[in-house]
Amino acid sequence: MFEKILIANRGEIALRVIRACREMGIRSVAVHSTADSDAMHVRMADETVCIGPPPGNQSYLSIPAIVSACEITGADAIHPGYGFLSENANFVQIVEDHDIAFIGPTAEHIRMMGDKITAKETMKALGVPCVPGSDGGVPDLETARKVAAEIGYPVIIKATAGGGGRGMKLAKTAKDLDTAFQTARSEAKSAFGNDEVYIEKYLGAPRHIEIQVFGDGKGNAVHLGERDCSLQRRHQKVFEEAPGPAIDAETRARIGKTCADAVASIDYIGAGTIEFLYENGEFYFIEMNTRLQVEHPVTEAIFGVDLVREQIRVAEGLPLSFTQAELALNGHAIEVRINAEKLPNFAPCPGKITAFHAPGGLGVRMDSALYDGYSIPPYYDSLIGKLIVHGRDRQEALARLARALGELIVDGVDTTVPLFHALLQEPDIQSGNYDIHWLERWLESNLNT
Ligand code: MV4
Repeated sequence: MFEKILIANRGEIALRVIRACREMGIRSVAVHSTADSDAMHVRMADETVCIGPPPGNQSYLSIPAIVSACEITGADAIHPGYGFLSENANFVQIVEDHDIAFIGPTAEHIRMMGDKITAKETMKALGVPCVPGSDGGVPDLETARKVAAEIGYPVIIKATAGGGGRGMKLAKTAKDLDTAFQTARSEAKSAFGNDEVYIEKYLGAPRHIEIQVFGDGKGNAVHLGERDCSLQRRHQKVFEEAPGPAIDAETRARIGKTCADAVASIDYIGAGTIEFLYENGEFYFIEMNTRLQVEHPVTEAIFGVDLVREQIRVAEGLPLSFTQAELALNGHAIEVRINAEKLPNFAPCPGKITAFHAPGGLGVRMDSALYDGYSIPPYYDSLIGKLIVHGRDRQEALARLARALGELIVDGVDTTVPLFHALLQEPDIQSGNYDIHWLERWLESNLNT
């Protein structure tokens, strides 16, 4: 069993992991940059190590600094949170070479899913439905033209080393293909040092539906339903909910089992998210994320489980603390991401918090590392809190969200809170009728960005 876990992260997710450790009787080590000496995760951890200056590559992304902090404090394991080193296969390899446990999947699984062509081939072979497209990489323009003509326009060209919206080019018709293909390749080369690309049929108005899976590394896996994360701006999620308004119990059970079986058969360990586009009642696999996600609390709310605790358990070699049959979906949960950003342009807005009050009451969870008098440093992402509400049904969750947003006080910086007050007035949000383009369209006509 682990006695001490080092958290290679900051902000609300570092707190989230420290909380799970404390409930399990495990000591926690916070690492921090010099810009984060006064951060909440540093105050809340049992031990702390300063690992370098503010830029990511000199602290939270520095493998030698983090491994050294582990050796100095005698931590048995590292929890990477999300972002930073959480999906860096090389980091996982080095951690394991130092006899430190990595709380997450193996380097091999991270590498497999990090290469989007390999991920898709693997999923396809395991019976997961994929977007129609090229069989693997497309080496030249001639092949690209042939593949695109076969699947039919519009098509999208994606970098195998991309993901999360980076390195994609749309070709609406055959006229656009040559430029789209060449640009995709050269941008992939300079962004990732890898110019391999693949082609897919472009889906016009899908939802983004992701399935939460969990494996024990010994051939057992479960699913915890889906999250609808369609409301995004520039590939940043803004509002997430579970269950998905468009998904019924039978559909959930079917795609969930397909996903759980797929990850079980590769002996996947830990938390994973299988991302789909969902259009006209069909699922199309796009990517798999091999980490705990920002929006995991909506899944925790409706299933009543602690996903970080389960991550730690399976990393210790223990079984999951529940079976598929024991997982019962209860009610509806919504998360909104509160960013220190100034509307209408979402410009980052770091600065001193002059007043902070988190909402409370039944069905309300606020994950935030803010406190009164804290100064948000300018070096990191602008997420300053996640407000998660849970109700018996979607209606109740929406009403609770409006109520909780009304209680929240964040003074001193601009935040995205006004956006959520406005969104809650929209009939499409009230009815759950939205796709991946809804928010950008709405912002264009309502906030003149
Ligand atoms: C697509 C697509 C349409 N058709 N693939 C963007 C992020 C990356 N994970 C995949 N993305 C997309 N892939 C095909 N074949 C549209 C998107 C997309 C998108 C997906 C999910 C959520 C928001 C999005 C916004 C724009 C484009």
